[in-house]
Amino acid sequence: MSNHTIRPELREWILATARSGHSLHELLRLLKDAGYGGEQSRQMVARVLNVPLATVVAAAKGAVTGTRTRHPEPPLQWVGEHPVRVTMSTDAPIVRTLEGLLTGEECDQLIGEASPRLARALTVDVDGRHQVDQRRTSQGMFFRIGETPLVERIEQRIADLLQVPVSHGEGLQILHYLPGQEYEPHFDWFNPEQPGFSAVTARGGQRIASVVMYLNTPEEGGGTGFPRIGLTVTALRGSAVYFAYETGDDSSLHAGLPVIKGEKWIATKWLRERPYQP
Ligand SMILES: O=C(O)CCC(=O)C(=O)O
Repeated sequence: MSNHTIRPELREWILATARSGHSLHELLRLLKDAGYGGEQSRQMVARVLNVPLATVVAAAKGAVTGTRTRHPEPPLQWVGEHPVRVTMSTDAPIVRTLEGLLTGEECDQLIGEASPRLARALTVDVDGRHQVDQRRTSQGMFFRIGETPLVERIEQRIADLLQVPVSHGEGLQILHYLPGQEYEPHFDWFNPEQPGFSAVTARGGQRIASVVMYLNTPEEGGGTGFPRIGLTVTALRGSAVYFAYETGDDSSLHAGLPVIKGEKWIATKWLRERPYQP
């Protein structure tokens, strides 16, 4: 199918529907309801959204759909007694900045609990194995789910805020960056075209959202960049950036920008579409 066969109105509609947060699966269902054939719809969606056809095929089978997170809405969300301000929102990709997700004391305590256990942070290679990677030069560690009362409290807060069970979360990861250290642009979703895809998604399915919590305020640099939309989120102690994505969502490309002065501590929670067993 060539570009010429997609009417401009239909093209606009596909783009607008995807931008408004509908999953690929929902988009395909809407096209089916409107009378388009399955193969034709998959081809059109892949072409218009510029995502690999394999991803769209997987979405059509429901392989990348499951639990979705609820995106926090501005201006304020109460999580029990805990107020969280939503200070910035974008729709494509879905990003929210969250002020006051953690208290200053919680930040300090997390740093204290993590510090003795830091080691060179790893990435997941194409076969699903952990590897040392020049693109990620920070030090880090993982807590087990509910490992300490503090970790348990934070995990429950995130679960309540995003309306996704605690069991869908990977263990909280703490990262520590020094000047010059960074995490180069990457996606948090696992690529179905990589050989390790089935291994990394076997226990818990695909990742659906990330919450990066800032445990301190670096003196200079160290924000989280979303280069496809020209957005830099400032790292501010106690605040967080939440972003949600579909498999193949190119717009969710992001990076831990280099720390220029001072240091940077973050805690990251990745959420899966199903309960995750480490
Ligand atoms: O350091 C950051 O700001 C982003 C971290 C990140 O992208 C990740 O851990 O996946």
